[in-house]
Amino acid sequence: MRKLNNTRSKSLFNHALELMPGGVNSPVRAFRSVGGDPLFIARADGPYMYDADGNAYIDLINSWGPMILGHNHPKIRKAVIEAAEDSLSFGAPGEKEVLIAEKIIKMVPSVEKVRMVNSGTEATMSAIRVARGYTGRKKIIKFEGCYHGHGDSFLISAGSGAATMGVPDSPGVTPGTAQDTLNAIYNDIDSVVALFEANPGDIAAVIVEPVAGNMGCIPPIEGFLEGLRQLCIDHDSVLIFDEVMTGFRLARGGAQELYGVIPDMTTLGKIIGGGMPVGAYGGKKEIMEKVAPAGSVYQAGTLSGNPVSMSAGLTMLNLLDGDMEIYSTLEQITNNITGKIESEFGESGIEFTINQVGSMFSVFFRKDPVKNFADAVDSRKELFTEYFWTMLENGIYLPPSPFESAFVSITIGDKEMERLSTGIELSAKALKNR
Ligand code: KE4
Repeated sequence: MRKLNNTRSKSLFNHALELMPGGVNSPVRAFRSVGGDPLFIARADGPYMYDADGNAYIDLINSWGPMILGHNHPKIRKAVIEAAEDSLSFGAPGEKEVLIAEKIIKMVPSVEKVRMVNSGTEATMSAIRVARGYTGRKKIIKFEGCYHGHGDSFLISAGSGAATMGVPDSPGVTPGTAQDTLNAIYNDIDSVVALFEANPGDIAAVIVEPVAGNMGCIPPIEGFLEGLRQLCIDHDSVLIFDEVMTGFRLARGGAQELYGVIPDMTTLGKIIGGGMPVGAYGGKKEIMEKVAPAGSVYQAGTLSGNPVSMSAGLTMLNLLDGDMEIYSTLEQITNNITGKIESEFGESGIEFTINQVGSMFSVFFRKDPVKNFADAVDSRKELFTEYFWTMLENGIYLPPSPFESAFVSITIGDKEMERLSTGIELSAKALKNR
């Protein structure tokens, strides 16, 4: 039996189950992959989240990425409160949308023009529609295990919550839609070449997580991104980097800056909103000019560019753009965490492998390297569950699925590292006894 003081969370969950499908508003929160009931969170501050029973947890999910500067950042909170003083939504253009667009174009190499939306899903759905409108072609190539939000075109061999729930191909997605989505194998450029050769002149776009985070963290192997870049040039297809997770996380300019491969379009979310619901898509001027009302590819949104969300996002981006040390500091903190896991799990004889890029990491319970979705699926889930719960019992909140990445915030300090070290040591002991 797990030792958690979670009475209030349990009663909230039982009530939530009567009101919402699975008692949650997003499936991966339901702990289905690791068993047990989810914790209900009451508040968060810096590196900590506090559940409904008052227990404190060091947060290694950070709202699935956005809280890179820690929770309740004073400058972001202040920006939201001040913006709210001027009311919450105008449904008309405002100065803050101009300012954040300018900031995104400055920070993200591929973005010459940008459209703000309200989620990563909206960003990716819109980006492939624009790519299809721009090229006049129907098919897209994605990768098994990559997740690009819950748009119909993406729920074919999808990662993240879809893989966690065992529904990588969701009911409700019609064959008509599914037939235009082709799946290649991540890190296998030959599987992409084969799809281009089998569908000559019909591939509108290739969409890829430049560092995969939705089958656990899986970095691109040498030459993979460059290969995709060249293939899209050769076949006049649009290369879309889905940087909803990696954007502003791995570098100011995201994975495209880190790896030096510039796509034609980029989708963004998470960090861009500073914790508020914001997404964006952008890219080359000639492509973005296709978007209504400039062009004829329709996309719209009542709350797109919402002034309160823009204030939070703009403050976040200004903080990240202004701090020359932040990404090296984030990487150092994460190295300390993964270095401790490496030594403790290594000494205990457990078969595991760690994938890390900057402040994203995943532990897979598998001896051999994890380079694609099949490798990730081949890991021992029961050991992941043991690791998850032992860490949670010791006040460390990891993503409740082996098909997710952990996200580190800059607010993890020495005190948190001590607690993390204890949790890792106890996890190594628990895993050794399995
Ligand atoms: P949202 O619609 O959830 O804002 O973004 C969809 C999305 C698009 N692209 C990538 C690369 C993503 O990682 C996501 C969303 N990520 C998941 C976590 N793996 C969100 C968490 C959830 O579904 O609750």
